[in-house]
Amino acid sequence: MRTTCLGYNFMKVINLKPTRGISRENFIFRGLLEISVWDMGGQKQYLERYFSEKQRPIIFGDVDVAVFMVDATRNERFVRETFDKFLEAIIQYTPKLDKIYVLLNKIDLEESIEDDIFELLTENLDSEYRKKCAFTPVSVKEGSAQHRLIEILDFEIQKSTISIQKLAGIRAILDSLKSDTQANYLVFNRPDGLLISSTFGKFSLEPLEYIKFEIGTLDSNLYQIYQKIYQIENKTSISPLELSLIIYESEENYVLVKEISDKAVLMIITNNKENNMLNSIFDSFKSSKFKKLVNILSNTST
Ligand SMILES: Nc1nc2c(ncn2[C@@H]2O[C@H](COP(=O)(O)OP(=O)(O)OP(=O)(O)O)[C@@H](O)[C@H]2O)c(=O)[nH]1
Ligand SMILES: [Mg+2]
Repeated sequence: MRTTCLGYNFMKVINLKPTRGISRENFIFRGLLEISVWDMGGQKQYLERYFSEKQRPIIFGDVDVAVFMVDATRNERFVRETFDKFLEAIIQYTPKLDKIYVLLNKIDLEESIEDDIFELLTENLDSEYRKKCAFTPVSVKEGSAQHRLIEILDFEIQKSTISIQKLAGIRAILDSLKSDTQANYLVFNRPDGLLISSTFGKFSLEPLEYIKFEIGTLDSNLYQIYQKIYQIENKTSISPLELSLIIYESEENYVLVKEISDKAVLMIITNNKENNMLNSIFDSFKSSKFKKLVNILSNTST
């Protein structure tokens, strides 16, 4: 989840300690979908508790997305027993779920036996249960696990009225900014680096994933120079430099990257380099619709 929703790379999560019991963490996926993850540690000593009379209804009730993630290198009876208990509990307490996602992880490893694990999990499985399960071989290391999770969560976005409304609001403002300035707009969610919306047609999932926006590497050097210049001019109070806008230039156009909140980054691509092009964009930053955009993108609680 951290690699999917916070854009962490595999190296950053490689040394995660085994999850002790249930760990809860909230994320905002694609800037649109608030998710509360209950990550249940898979070590034997915790499993008993999850399926106990007392905890079952709390853990398995009212679930929106269920993912069973299994190590595809370990063919053990115990895994199947756990899977059976998991299915039984989740279907009992959240019967509305259409799909239960099963990820067979670590297929990057030589010793991965995902076909055997698939056999292990599906052999003599109740046909009603089988129909509900969607099995996917994945690797967190290679990124396919993240892509699968993105697919699953995008499907949830489409079911979420709040997300769809928010998306429609953002899209309408971007289109309106486009007609004011003759430039194209893309908004990215900072934590996961995923596209939220753009003026390039449909909410696209594929090509623009995992863009890291870390404006600010030049920041401290520039600030020192800026500070010195101000001292020379005898100005006493200097506000901190906000490196929140970068302008790139090509032969035909400008590309502007602007941080619009701690959660979102806007990318603007102009169609040409006519004289008033940048001015009209700078003016638009002061407009009420731009403020509305910033507001929608900053305000995550609904
Ligand atoms: N090669 C490889 N190793 C992986 C992959 N995903 C996870 N690992 C490694 O597997 C080990 C266990 O990963 P965790 O994410 O802690 O597994 P977990 O299922 O959360 O374990 P519990 O918290 O005990 O339930 C770690 O050392 C990871 O680095 C993968 O796709 N490929
Ligand atoms: Mg864990």
